[in-house]
Amino acid sequence: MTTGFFDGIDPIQFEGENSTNPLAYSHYDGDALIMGKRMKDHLRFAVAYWHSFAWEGGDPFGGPTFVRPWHPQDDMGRAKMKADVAFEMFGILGVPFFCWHDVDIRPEAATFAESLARLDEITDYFGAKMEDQKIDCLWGTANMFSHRRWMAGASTNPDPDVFAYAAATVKSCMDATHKLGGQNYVLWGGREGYETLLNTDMGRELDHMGRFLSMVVDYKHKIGFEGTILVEPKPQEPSKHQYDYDAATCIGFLRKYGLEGEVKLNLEQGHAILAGHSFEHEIAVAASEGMLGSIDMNRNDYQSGWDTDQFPNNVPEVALTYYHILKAGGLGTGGTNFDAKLRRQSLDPVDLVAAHVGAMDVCARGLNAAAAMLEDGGLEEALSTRYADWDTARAKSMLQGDLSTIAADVISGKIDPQPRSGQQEILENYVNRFV
Ligand code: XUL
Ligand code: CO
Repeated sequence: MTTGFFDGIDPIQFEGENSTNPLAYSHYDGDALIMGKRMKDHLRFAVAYWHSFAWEGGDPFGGPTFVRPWHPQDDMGRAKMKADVAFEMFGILGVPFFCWHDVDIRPEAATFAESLARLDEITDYFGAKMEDQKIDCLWGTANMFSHRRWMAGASTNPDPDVFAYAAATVKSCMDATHKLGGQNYVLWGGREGYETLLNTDMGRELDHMGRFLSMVVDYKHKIGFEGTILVEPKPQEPSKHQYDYDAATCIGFLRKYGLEGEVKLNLEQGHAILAGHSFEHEIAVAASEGMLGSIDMNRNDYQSGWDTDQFPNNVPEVALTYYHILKAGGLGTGGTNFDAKLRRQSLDPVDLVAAHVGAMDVCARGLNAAAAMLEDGGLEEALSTRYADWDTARAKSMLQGDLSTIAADVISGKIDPQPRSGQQEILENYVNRFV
């Protein structure tokens, strides 16, 4: 028996490039082999429960625009109805994963203990559906940014009681993720930062955040959770400044607190843009340190300057994203989560399905282009040619030398560098052949 919410929408099929059916995949063919691996195993798509089923269409200037049968979201019966609809959509799309926050899946109760019991009840309900439909949890996380108790931070709160509440909250969400067989656990610190330095002891807050993350890692080992712990960088929004600013900042933080071997990064395209980076920059930074974990594949609007969380629709950008992911050896336990919301005028159930279909197709096109580029090898060849002189014995010995011996060779005239073209336009034209 179905909920009827998606009446008239059949499971989405792959119909190939010439299909004009808006509810078919033209490029996403999960079983197609790409570089020896199935497309679905490269991409590992996940639906974000919060934007697709919990967000009601509000923005900073206006309230809800969506009217759903599971509203208002303050009742466990309706939370289960929401789950029924969500799992129906996972089935329609044929996605292997979903991601969630505690507040998306169960309404908060009057006490922590009661909220915990609700989390247990709803995850039992999810567990049965997951088993039945063969759907897995890519990651779970705690929402420690919406409720007013978090307004001055979670682990970085000046009030130790809030730190304690954060510890209990994360513990409960890690337990729930473990119970659902989740493959990762994410921490995004939307309020772990500050509004003004006038009231903020930044050094102390960073130490508390480092200690908190160490406790998370210890707890992971204690319960035998085999997934990956991920932190998600974002420079600002909702805080004026967030401590997990970007990939490089997070890596420095993890090294400072000795967590670099334990924690990886969940990178989001829109957050990269807010930090003034391209998405491939963030992926390349994480990959170069072996810390690429997972991705949130949602873009921002380049004109509006804030985190608009839109479904991806730019093939060249997505192609470069997967190019760097493939070069790094893939996503491991991570995946491609659509942390994306509909526009608030997109009211119909079919809008929600079509948004995911389009996004999955764009990612598939990007992945195909990335694999074709790698298989052709043009960029790798250009790269090895550009750095070839570093393979010579003379260059290698220079790295073992010191400034005065190197300087002597320059002063004697033995070394006289000749500038060479970086060939940027040629390389850009090369990429355009594939996208
Ligand atoms: C917010 C954001 C979050 C995290 C999970 O910008 O990206 O949805 O992905 O808390
Ligand atoms: Co995100």
